[in-house]
Parts: sequence; structure tokens; C-alpha cells
Amino acid sequence: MVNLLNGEDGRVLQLTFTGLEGGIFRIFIDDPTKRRHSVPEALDGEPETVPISVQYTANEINVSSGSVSAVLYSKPFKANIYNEGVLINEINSQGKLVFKSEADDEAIALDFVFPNAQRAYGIPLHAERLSLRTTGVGGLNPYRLFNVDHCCYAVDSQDPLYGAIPVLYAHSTSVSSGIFWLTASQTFVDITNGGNYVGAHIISESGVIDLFILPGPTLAASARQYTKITGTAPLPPYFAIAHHQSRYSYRSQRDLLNVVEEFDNHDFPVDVMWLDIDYTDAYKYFTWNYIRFPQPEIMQQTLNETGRKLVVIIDPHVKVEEGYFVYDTANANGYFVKNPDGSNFEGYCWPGLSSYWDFNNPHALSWYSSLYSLENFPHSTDVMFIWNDMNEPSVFDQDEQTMPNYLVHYDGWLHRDVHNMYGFMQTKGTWDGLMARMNYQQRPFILTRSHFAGSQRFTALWTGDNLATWEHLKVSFSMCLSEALAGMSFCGADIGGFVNDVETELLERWYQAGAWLPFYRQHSTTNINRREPYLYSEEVQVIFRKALNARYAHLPYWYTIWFEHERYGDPVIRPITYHYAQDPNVLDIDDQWLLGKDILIHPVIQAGAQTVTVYFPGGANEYWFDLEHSRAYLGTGYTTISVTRDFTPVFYRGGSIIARKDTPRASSALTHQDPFSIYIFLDSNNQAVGNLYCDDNQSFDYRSKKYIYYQFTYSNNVFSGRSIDEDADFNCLSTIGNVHVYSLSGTVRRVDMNKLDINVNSKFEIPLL
Ligand code: MIG
Repeated sequence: MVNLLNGEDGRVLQLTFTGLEGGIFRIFIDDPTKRRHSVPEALDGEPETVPISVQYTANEINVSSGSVSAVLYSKPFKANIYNEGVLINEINSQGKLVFKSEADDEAIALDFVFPNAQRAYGIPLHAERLSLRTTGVGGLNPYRLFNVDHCCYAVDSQDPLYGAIPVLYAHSTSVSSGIFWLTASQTFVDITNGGNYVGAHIISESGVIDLFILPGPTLAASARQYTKITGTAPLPPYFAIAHHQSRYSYRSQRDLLNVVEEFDNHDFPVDVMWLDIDYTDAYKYFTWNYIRFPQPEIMQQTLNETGRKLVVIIDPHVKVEEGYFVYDTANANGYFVKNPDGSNFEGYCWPGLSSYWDFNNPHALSWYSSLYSLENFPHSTDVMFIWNDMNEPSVFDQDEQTMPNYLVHYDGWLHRDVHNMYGFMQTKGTWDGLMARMNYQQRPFILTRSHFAGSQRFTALWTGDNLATWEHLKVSFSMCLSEALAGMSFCGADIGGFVNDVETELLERWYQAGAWLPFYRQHSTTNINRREPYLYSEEVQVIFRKALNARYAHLPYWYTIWFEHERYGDPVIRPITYHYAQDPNVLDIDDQWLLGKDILIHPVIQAGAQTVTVYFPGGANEYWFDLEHSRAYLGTGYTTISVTRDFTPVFYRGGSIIARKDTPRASSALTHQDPFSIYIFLDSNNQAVGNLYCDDNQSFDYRSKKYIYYQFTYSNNVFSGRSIDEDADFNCLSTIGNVHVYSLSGTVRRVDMNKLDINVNSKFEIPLL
């Protein structure tokens, strides 16, 4: 710890420098004379510290830990960070450090220069491309992080949206690193793309400076370092990665069950049905409208017969109404956000006059969580999961449709201090509630709109109220890629766009593209035409069905990557540069992406497209297989390929082995006993390798070693398999059915494996000549 002296007013600040596991440095600057807000909740526990070596000279302090080192300079304060001897980050070299301590001004700011970086990524959520643009010129505002309810947002914008994750990556073909600026107050980030450096200037309204330096040296390393601090997402229950169907709102029990029946009649798979706000009695959450939903349990049981689930919405505003049990208890116990005079804040939302949960109050949060127990939530069952919306929070009659800064939360913190963590805290409470409900045995599923750093530990997110336009389809890719780099892989956009009727061709392309993003849900607003897939002509239904079946066929692959995400922290979807960092041509690509490292997707995002131009990365020895046309492309850059209406440009990397389940079924639960089809794509040495994860699809037993993590290899014409984690075992319900081998020469071989079992003891080596 060192003291920082403010030369202007003589104030002394304290700077604490800590080494954390993974080569991460933490710089914490606080004012010892004043209580300031910090956000330990965002972290996945207190980070593990490591010893650092420190050397003092007259004007410098040298710190090092492993390959990462720092030089701190005084007069003026400045810090340079090195990884493997390479300068990666100059902190306060522009002298923009600010730490205000007046009652009405607690602003903090700092500047960063990342030498040799060529691109900046991260700081979601904005309806923006992957590569952040230089702000301050050409009318570009700073990127603003301030959670707001912003219907029908414009694309290509630095405007704030529903979530805020203050992690920034500076990246190039030679060097990558990042910073995590842990503040829950409104934040502005100016970006400079300087050609041979990236500059960032960050200003927040209040809090402490709690800065984590992610040293890289690659984008993948930086992204993993970030999840090391804030946690990875837990493996989702299998149904959650399948297909969801929603609508604002399905009007009745009969309406909802009828939709499912039509899905079945038309062979469209669906796992989860959603109820928006109209299932409640007058928007009083944890109640039901019994006229429309007379038998909620029977509705859930009916869904459960085919392994399907229900998700219902719970918003954070509470109708002001005496006699409503949630209001009465929360009011009596002081669980609402307060006005400065101590009275409950009241604002307008769906129920009319509402008060708002103070989720920062631990007593409020635990009572809120308890509402999710099977006893307390009327008619809830273990197949009901939760959607938290409007949690920026949205307040209709206030500026920017959110809470004013001066409101007071638990322990005297101002809303200003905690604004960006409001939705995060709600989902933390929801998570705790769903965990307790099932005795910590079953995995919860939660969807949220508002989110913050660390939200991935509790919830999936969607990109809010988008429009039924081609540009909104396109921007959903970069929004989710930015989120994925910021720890939030479980991301998707409303299929078809939330607002406005959607053209049929756009909806077809949206189903095709959405099948390759982690959260896959059709949703649309009230008062527009219904758009369930069975409402379209036979010809159109064929297109939808093919996209949906492709999603289901690849669920074993998705599930494996999700398991690997929890373990290693790599995002589930990745920008091309994540795996091809040396290639200068891929730095800005965000209209295509990688699922894991083995599937490359370039969806069609233009009306009437006859062709798309795909960038194939990796060089002449990398092959990308198009299964539908039985051909492969070399990884030598841009190639224009023709597309038909039913074709989604999706390519498998040569060298990969991918497990699928190809038999179409009505829901994922009905595929659990189906055999795997194994697809082997040979590389230039006629080799391939790939992993497969399998467990009971829903419980936490995998955390006590009840799973199979299996590796397939193909080499010298021998196909073999073995368990990776030999101390884990599970009797996978699925066997290996058939195997398909693809090579560049065009030979395709198909071999029946006779339903080979997969468990920890099943090792095999089978010549496939
Ligand atoms: O402003 O609950 O983004 O998905 O259907 C509308 C009704 C409030 C906003 C969500 C949207 C949801 C809708 N909600």
C-alpha cells in the first residue's frame, strides 16, 4: 500500500497494489477519510492473492509476479505494466486521474494507453460492432455504461442499454490485454484507435477505483483472466440451450397449451414456453390471474409430459396496494428503495404506482429469494423457471425511465452508487431462491434484461426490445460476441425482432442465425401479428424446421462447450480473432463467428441474398467443411459462395470431431436416449480430435464427478475414444451410433458402431478402413 498525494488540494489517497492468481494485478485507490462504494458482489469470491516481489527506488516501485511486472512512478503518479517484458499498459500517462471527494461530486477517472494494440473490444452492452470506434470525433459520443430500458434502440450507437460490464480488451495480432474497472455507477469510456496503440479514458460518477489488469498475452488469456475474477457461467440445464417460445403475452392456459400442440402437430421442436406479465393478477408478481390461468399446475404437468418447462416473468416493481402480501411485507420491513426523507420511493410501472425492491438490502434479498420456494410461489413446480425484466430498473415517469440518483438504498448508499448493479442483485436473489427451492440439487435457469459484471454466475441475458429489421439481426451477433468476451456467453436476441411485424424472409434468416447463438427464443410484442412457425405456409415451415432441427442436432456439441466454459472460461461463441489472432484480416469481423473452436458460422443477413462472402481463416492447411454440399474450403480468406433460401453457411473445421443427435424430436428431453452420430472432419494430416460431455442434464451431480468427459481421436485410420477425466463416471444414456468421416479428397465413410456404450471404462480403437 502506498499513499497518493493530490498536489492540488493536499488530500492523501491510499493505493493498494495486489497480485492475484493468473498474473492479474489489482490497483485499489480509496479515500481513507470518506466511505466510498465498492462492489465485492461482482467478484466470484475474494480473489486468491499471490506473493509479489517489490523493490523501491527513490521515484519508482518495481513490482513483479511471474511474467507480469509493473513500475509505479511518483510525481506525477503513473504505472506501466509489462507482460513477458513487453509494455502492455500505461496507466495515467495522460494524467487524467481524478478522485473527487465532495458530497455532490465523487467522480473518479483514469486514462490508459495500450501500446501496440490495434482494436478495442468489450464494455457491453451497446448496439455496436465488435470493434469499438474512436470516440470524440465525427460526432461519436463516449460509450456510456448506464443500465436503461431503451425500447427500439438504434444500431451503431454508443448509447447505453440494459446492461453494463466495465471490462475492456485491447487487442492486436501481436499483443492483447484488458482492464476491468469495477464500479457500479454510471460510467463513460472514450476510446482512441491510434493505429499502433489503443487509448481509453474512463470516468465514473462515484465509487472507488478498483482496477484489475488482465495481462493477456492473448485475447483468450485475457478473457479467461476476467472469468477467473468474476466467475464462469455454470453449466446450464440441457433444456435451456434448446429452443424457447415466447410472446407478450400468451393470454391463457389454453392459449399456451394450444401453441405447444401446434408445435407438435407441425414437428417443430420446443423445450420451453414463456409467460409474460399478463399471467399475473394486475401485475402483482407471485400471483396468478385465475380467469385466464385456472390450473397452473395442470398446465405445467402437461408441459412436463414431454419434458418441457415453463418460464414466468417476475419484475422488480411492486404494486402499491395494501393487502398484496408482497407489498405488505416489504413495506412493513423497509425492503423498498427510499426517498431521501425515508419514505418509500414510488414510481409508475405496469401495475400503476409501484415501489421497488431494494435488492442491496440483504434482508430484503433473502426474503425476495424465499418467495421462489415451492411453498411460497403459488402453483409453482420444479419445472417452472424465471425471467427477470424491467430491472435496470425501469420507472416510467422518471428521467431516462429509471430511478433518480439521489434515492437511498440499504446502508445509506445512493442509487447513484449502485445503479448498474440493480438487476445483477435481483438475479442473484432469484438464483438463491431457485437453488434453495430445489435443495441445491437442480440447476436453475434465469433470463435477465439488466446485467453487470459477474451476472454470468446466475443468469442468461437477451438483448431487449430490438426491431424486426435486418440491421437488428446483424447487430445481435456483435452484441452477443461482446457480451461473451465479457463473461456473458448465454446471450441471444428475440427471434424475428420484438417490435413490429417481421417479413417472412427475415424471420427465416433469423431462425437460421439464432440457431447458432447461445440463447434461442422467439419473442414478440403485444398487438402485432402472431408469428409462431406453424402459422406460415408449408414452404416456409420447411425452412424454419430445418433451422430448428439443426439447433437440436448440435445440442451435444453445445453442451460440451458449455461444460468446458464452466471449467476453463473460454466463451461459448467467439470472434474469429479469438483463435486466429495472427491474422490481421479478422480483427473487425463480426458478421461471422466461431461456436467453440470448430464450427464457423456466417449467417445470411441480406434480403434476397444469392451469395455470401465468407472469410475462411487458418491458411492453406486449414479446411472448412460444408456438409450440405459435401465440399470443403481452404482457410485462405474471402470466398464467395452461393446460398439458397434453406441454407445457413455453417462450416466444420478440419481436425475436429463433433457429436450430434440427428433424429428430430419434439423436445430435447426426448433425445436423451438417442445415440450420438459422430462426425469426423479430417485435417491436412488426416487426423482429428474432439470432446463429448454427458451427464444427467439437470442436476449438480456433475460437480461430484458424475459425468463423462470423453475424447475421440482419429489418426492413422484408427478411430479411438477414452475418458478424459478418469475420476469421473456416469452411465451416459446415449451410445455411439454411427460415425461419418469426411476428408478433403471428398471421401465420405459411414460406419455403424453398434451402439457402443460410453462410460469411464469404455475405451476403444477401431480401424475405419
Ligand atoms: O416494455 O413484459 O423487454 O421482452 O415482453 C415492455 C413485457 C415490458 C419489456 C421486455 C419484453 C417484454 C415486455 N417488457
